[in-house]
Amino acid sequence: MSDLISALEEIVGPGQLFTGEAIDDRYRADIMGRIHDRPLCVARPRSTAEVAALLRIAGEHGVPVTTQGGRTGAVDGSFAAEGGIVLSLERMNAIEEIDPVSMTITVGAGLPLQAVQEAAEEAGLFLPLDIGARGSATVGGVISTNAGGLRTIRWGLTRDMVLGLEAVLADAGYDWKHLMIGSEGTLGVVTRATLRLRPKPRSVMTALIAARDFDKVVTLLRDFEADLGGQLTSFEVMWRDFFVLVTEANRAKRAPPMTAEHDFYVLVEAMGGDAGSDMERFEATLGRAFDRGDAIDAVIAQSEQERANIWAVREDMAGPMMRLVPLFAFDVSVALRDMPRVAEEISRSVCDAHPGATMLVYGHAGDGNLHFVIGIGDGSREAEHKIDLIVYRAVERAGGSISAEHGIGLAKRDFLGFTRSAGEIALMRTLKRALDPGNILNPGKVIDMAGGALA
Ligand code: LAC
Ligand code: ZN
Repeated sequence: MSDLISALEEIVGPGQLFTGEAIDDRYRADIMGRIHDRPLCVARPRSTAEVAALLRIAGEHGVPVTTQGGRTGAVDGSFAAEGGIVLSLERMNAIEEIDPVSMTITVGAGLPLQAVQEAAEEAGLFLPLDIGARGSATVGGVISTNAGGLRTIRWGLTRDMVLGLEAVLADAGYDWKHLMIGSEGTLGVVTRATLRLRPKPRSVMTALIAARDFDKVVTLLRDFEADLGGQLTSFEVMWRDFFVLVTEANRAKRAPPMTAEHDFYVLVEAMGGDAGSDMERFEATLGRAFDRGDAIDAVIAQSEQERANIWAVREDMAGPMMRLVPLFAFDVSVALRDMPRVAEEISRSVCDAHPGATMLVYGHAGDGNLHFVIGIGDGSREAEHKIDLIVYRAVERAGGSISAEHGIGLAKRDFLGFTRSAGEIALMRTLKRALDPGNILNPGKVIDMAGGALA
């Protein structure tokens, strides 16, 4: 046992491992004031690497590990049995990054919820998650319980706010639902689903707005989100070439709702509960955008027909796209702030290699999701592979993802390594083997179980 203790102490360093009487009562006290068993030791790691090392040693000795955040849980989840190790994450409490453009915050799991709320507020942003124990409950704790809290009716559970996680695993997790979601039939067959529904909106406001540059697009997004108080339902951005292609090709069918001279077009739609006041608010938001110069042209749909015409600019694209065939289509995600740069970079590389190439850019910018349509007049596999490499390398450099909403399937499988680490891919294979040992579920998709070379 002393072997184990000294090995653990070596990992966390002097003064960060406690045994016996030296264990402070707080590591055993729950919100009801009960004092739980005295664990073998309390270790206070400072980094993910230390946590990984601790878990490895614990695994070798077969000793259980219980992770502790703020110990404000209500079901005794954070206390170790006698002989177990308590892993307190209280030192892993850094605010690592706030990205005000993409509106994300990256923090250590040991940071109390309230500290996140305050950091967000200081940046002019808002973390909707709120619970009574905000002052002590940690980010790791609310994630581990998927805490709901005081504003769940509007913004959902913790799960709805977690964009990414770093985790150290001793074994696979238990949340099979979320393992199944997004696994493209490779881990199981979904035969029934219960989906969350919302009340039907009573109002719809739709506008097409032109902006001078992408910074204005970002400003429009943030203003509509904030001013409309959550009523914003669509924010579809179209780069000029996309707008020109679709509106010109469809001109015989319908007149374009706006001239094609602008660099960016945004389709904004909001839904609310009261047609009169919602439209007033929507128009006021747009009016202010004009006053500030964020919007330089706009039309608001005054009828269902006008609404359909506006949506047609974004959606009636199958026919126009036929003019570009052969074409290659992409679905990637990159941070909002990186979108114009990444699109420009890809366009330049494509056009350098293939003068006269066409590239259209559009997508769900508010979700960090862009689509590229690229035509170089050559639809061969070799040509496709070259364009794939240009796009995915740019996405990789930007720290994005090769897939946003369309999945991986077979087409992107061999590019997975561009935006997933070797460790992540190995974990996918492990999970796959555990859940589908015979490799009978949609084999060959998403991940190559034979471990073939990455492109
Ligand atoms: C779209 C599809 C391609 O957004 O995802 O148009
Ligand atoms: Zn899409």
